[in-house]
Amino acid sequence: MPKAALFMGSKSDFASLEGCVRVLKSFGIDTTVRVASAHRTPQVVAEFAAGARANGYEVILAAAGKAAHLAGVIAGHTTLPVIGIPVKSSFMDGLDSLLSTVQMPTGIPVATVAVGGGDNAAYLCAQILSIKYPEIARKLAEHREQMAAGIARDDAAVAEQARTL
Ligand code: RP5
Repeated sequence: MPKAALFMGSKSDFASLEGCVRVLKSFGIDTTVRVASAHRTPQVVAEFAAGARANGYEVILAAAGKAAHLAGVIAGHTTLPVIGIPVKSSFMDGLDSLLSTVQMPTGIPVATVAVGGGDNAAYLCAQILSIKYPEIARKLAEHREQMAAGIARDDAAVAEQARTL
């Protein structure tokens, strides 16, 4: 079974990550969800990340706000792919979180999604795992077809709405 971990820096981040958890579940990805902080509980983060590959994890997602070093610290302790999710913070609308997550030194990348982009982090996780798991590849293709069908419906509906104005 595909195995991932989703870390968040604070319980206050969880509300913005429910969609992420739902998408991961929809692809059958067994996800360990943890609250741990690069600053408040650095040893917990370091120990998990250092042992993640040996413990069967394949991708790690990490969400944090403000001085959002969580994904970067995890990436420094593992060679697994790390997906960073900048959480929208109260003072700079998440620009602080985005820059803290994405501006990594050469050699230690964090694949960073948009501010509040938890759902896309889960889709990216599924895409990475699809290399190994054909069932995830199948579900991704199905999801793309469903999205295209939705857009085709919207296309027709908006054209009709415009015609009647
Ligand atoms: C970050 O600080 C967390 O990821 C959170 O987004 C932010 C604020 O945390 P709390 O003060 O709400 O616990 O480390």
